[in-house]
Amino acid sequence: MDCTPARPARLIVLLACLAVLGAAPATAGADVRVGQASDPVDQIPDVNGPSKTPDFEQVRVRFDQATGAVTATARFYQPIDTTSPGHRLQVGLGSPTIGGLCNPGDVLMGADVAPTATQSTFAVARFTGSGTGTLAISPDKREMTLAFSSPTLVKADLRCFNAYTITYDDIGHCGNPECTFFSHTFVHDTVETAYFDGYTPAPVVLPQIPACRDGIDNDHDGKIDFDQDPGCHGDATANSEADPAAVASKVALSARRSGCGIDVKLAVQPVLKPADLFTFGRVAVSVRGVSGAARGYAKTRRVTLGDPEGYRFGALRKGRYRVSASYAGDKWRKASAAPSRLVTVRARGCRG
Ligand SMILES: [Ca+2]
Ligand SMILES: [Ca+2]
Ligand SMILES: [Ca+2]
Repeated sequence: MDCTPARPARLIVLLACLAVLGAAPATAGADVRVGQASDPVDQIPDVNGPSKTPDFEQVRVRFDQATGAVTATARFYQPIDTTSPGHRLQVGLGSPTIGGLCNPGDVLMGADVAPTATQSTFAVARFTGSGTGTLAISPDKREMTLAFSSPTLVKADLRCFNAYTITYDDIGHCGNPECTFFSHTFVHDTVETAYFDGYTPAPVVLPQIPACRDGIDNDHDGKIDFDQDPGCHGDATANSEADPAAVASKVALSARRSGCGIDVKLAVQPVLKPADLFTFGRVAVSVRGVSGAARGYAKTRRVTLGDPEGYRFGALRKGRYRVSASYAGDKWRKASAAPSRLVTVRARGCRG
């Protein structure tokens, strides 16, 4: 369109030109994604002398979703040896729609770098098609830029990229010990996967497994998880196996005469749960004669809680007895005080 104002319809032509200039560009609404990645200096062993492998320093990629154009610039630590054939630079581009995020080679564009080439054939793997792109090498020979566009890349949801270069020596070496054939020695350098700006996936947060359900002896006491370690208090969702400090204990004691004997009932508090992990030790129960024919009688038993045997002191003589009980404590409970009860045995038939 000729936008030079023409006399007859100057205003209309001018408006038309403004309309063209103001029209939405082809890229409206589409992404231009950029990203870059750095790569450290490599120490590449080369048994055949100084390596001629281009060593990546940086890769910068720009992807225009609207046009399907990719421009990738690789910068190397050393000038690219363009006198040696066999360099090949490839840039992988990744899309989550074609099998995982940024699998190397999801979309691959690459170029064989011939010494004098300014153009090269680009292959776009997995996407249909190939075409001609451009290859440019910077004046200092440390940067190589590949540019390529394809209709198949239009609107592709590319999110990441990586790069590798392959080179091989131009002499070739014996391919087997007998040297019946020659082969080239391939060496390469890679740049790890990097994401376009704004497309870095959220870090994967692994679900936290509570310490009391993780199968690990977290506090190194030989007991594992909620059903073994008292520190869990029987709670599989608890996050610590640390054992609790010992708490105060208390003995509840009752003693009453029964015939010529004394029946003792006792309990120790607290009961901690789960009870099978916070077990009790034994309780010392003492019966001592304090008056009458009971004098001189003294007996102490260490009884297990809940054991009905051992709670009856029988065949006692007539007299007064002091019954006391104390708990010596355990790993979970401190020692108790020793409450006592006085009981008189005077039933007919009991020995005097
Ligand atoms: Ca554990
Ligand atoms: Ca433990
Ligand atoms: Ca523990």
